[in-house]
Amino acid sequence: MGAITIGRADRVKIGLITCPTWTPHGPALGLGLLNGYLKQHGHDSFVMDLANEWRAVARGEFRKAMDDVDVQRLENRSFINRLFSEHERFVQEKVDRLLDSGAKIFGFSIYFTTRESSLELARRIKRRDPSCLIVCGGPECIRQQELLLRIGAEEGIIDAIVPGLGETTLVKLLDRRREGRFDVCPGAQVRLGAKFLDGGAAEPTGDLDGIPFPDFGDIDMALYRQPVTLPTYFSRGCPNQCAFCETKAYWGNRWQNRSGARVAQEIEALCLRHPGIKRIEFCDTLLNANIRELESFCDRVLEARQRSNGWAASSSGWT
Ligand code: B12
Ligand code: SF4
Repeated sequence: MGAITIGRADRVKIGLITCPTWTPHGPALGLGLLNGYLKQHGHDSFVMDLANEWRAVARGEFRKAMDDVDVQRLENRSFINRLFSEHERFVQEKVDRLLDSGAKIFGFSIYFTTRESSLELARRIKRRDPSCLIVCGGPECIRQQELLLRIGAEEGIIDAIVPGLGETTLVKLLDRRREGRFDVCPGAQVRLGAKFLDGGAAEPTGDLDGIPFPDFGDIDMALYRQPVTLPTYFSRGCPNQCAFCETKAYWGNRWQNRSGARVAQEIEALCLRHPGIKRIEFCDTLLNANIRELESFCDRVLEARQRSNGWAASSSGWT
């Protein structure tokens, strides 16, 4: 099967969107990392935390579901349909803003709390401009891959699914789009007509210390609930193989760790860029798998006298 030819473009712009809902305390790490990585690779991108912009205007049961990250309600399609129909004007304005941004590709981060709202927003975008491409990534693209492939094919509202790490795959998809094609790509399932083509394994991301710091763009931090929390991370995956754990499904058997020095530099940069924020959350599956680097990080924090109102991280007794 041949590639879709859609015309060359000098620049390709992508909007990376978090739909309702994510934690009300701060932006999602995944999209911040992708935004920084895409810019490093010469692409135009921006992030939009629609989950939090929406939370700021939602009232009653809708606000409560977002404040509580009520998984049952947010996963329920009829609840999401009501959320959209009760906020038609707001949705219209956001779709206008996205289309007016000049982006022709929209990337959705799909977790099970954002799946139904992302699909509905994708429908709205496609209805307004069918030439826009929709790319879905995030953990739900692994857990619910069959469902997303089916909806994508039947409704034509998803153009690519990225089940796994997003950095190298998204750059490749955008490179292809710039060349005027959108076809089989390592790390992605790309739709051609009613069929998705599997591009096989993603190219590795490489040394994590070489990845740019997350870039949360112009997200309005004042909209978040106190204490506003910025996410960072030490590692990806986990070196352990506990039989009951889902980690392998998301991160494979690969475990990658960052150096304490790099993490400390990142936190310093985040605090400078977003003054007033004093709470950092580690988004690791297992924070303390490399005690040596963790200690080196702690030493640097003490040296720099970095102040923080609190720390949050996932860890275990394993050392
Ligand atoms: C930290 C964390 C949290 C923090 C979030 C803090 C924050 N500010 O971000 C808190 C504590 C709030 C949290 C809460 C919950 N979490 Co949580 N959480 C995690 C954890 C440990 C890390 C997430 C993370 O940032 N990872 C690091 C980033 C870099 O990875 P990533 O987000 O997956 O992004 C990469 C790829 O997925 C991909 N990608 C992501 N988006 C996109 C978009 C596009 C377009 C593309 C191409 C690629 C792409 O590229 C990224 C970079 O490579 C993960 C497990 C894990 N280790 O990943 C669970 C996880 C994401 N959480 C999970 C769950 C279930 C929850 C809860 C619903 C739990 C509950 N019952 O309350 C709640 C609610 C979630 C919410 N919406 O708020 C599940 C999600 C399952 C699913 N299928 O969606 C996970 C996978 C854990 C698990 N194994 O069950 N969580
Ligand atoms: S140590 Fe924790 S994160 Fe790692 S495999 Fe075991 S349960 Fe999963």
